[in-house]
Amino acid sequence: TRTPVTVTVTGAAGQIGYALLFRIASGQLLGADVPVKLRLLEIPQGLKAAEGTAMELDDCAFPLLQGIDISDDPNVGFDGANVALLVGARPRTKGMERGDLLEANGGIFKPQGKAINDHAADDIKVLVVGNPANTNALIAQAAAPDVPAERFTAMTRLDHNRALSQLSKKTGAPVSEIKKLTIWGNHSATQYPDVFHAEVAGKNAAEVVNDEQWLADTFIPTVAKRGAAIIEARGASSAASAANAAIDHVHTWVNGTDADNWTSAGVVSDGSYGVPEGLISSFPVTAANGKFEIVQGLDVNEFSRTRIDASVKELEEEREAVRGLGLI
Ligand code: NAX
Repeated sequence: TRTPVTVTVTGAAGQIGYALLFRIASGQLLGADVPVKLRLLEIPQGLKAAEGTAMELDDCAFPLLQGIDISDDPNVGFDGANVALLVGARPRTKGMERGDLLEANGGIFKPQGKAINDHAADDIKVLVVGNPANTNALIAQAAAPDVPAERFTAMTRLDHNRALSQLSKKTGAPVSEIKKLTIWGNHSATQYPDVFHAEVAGKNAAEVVNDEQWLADTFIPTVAKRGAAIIEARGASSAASAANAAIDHVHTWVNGTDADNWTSAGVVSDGSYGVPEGLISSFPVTAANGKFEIVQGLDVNEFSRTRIDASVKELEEEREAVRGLGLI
């Protein structure tokens, strides 16, 4: 029998946490033959609700679930963690400036990064979901100097999946026939969903669509503003789709991408495509042997260049801001 994998979920009592934990425990994160131990990290006010969720997890009698620990101490929550899903974050409230938001989240992600550094397993893989995800990941990574930088990633898989779905609707091709889409940059309204290297049933997606105005005026804003549209329709932000994307991200990281495809993830830049080194930016990535690799050598046309640059500029500004606050 395989040794269990320890998965830590922060913000476990929140709405994404609720959509995520049952899927992890059922085997969808790591595989149907991999036992899991869950560690739920919450703030004190969230502990009681996390205990309720743990009771429900017990009541599912998942064969793979080998234990649940709940804590409000990051040093306990990340102890022995092989996978950490950092979901809990400080949301932007009315009147809050971006600097305030970055500072409030620095107060969460810096100590969590330190706790990961000191207590997680050597093979720790971190996915940051809580917003601003890219910069929160950078803060956590900077606080974990003993962990290889590439183990810290930020989630743009939901954006990727949204783009797949929109392109599927437009072209009539099933999502399974759409490959090599890319989300570039920040998980924010400046993100750039790129179809120029994508394929629809084996043909170039931009040629199949053949409508640059639709790309500029409909596709890109629909993907980039989908989060706001969900809030408007549902009265609450994306939860099950966000949890699904987190499952996809980690599953791909661990199990790899297909030979004829790639996906999108916020990973540490090595300077590729003019993205300054060290920024955690979304790129086209493949995965193999438990590692993401940035897809190299793609041509970037003028349409794409301006949009990638704009999103990367925002990431640089966020990095400057958290540097100024002493968070990295
Ligand atoms: P909720 O407000 O429902 O839940 C957040 C939970 O985190 C709460 O239970 C809270 O007590 C807990 N928490 C806060 N600070 C914590 C800390 N220091 N340690 C542990 N737990 C802590 O939010 P939810 O809808 O679950 O969303 C969570 C985060 O995901 C938000 O930051 C949200 O903006 C972000 N999202 C990111 C997405 C992405 O694609 N990267 C998409 C979905 C989502 O909007």
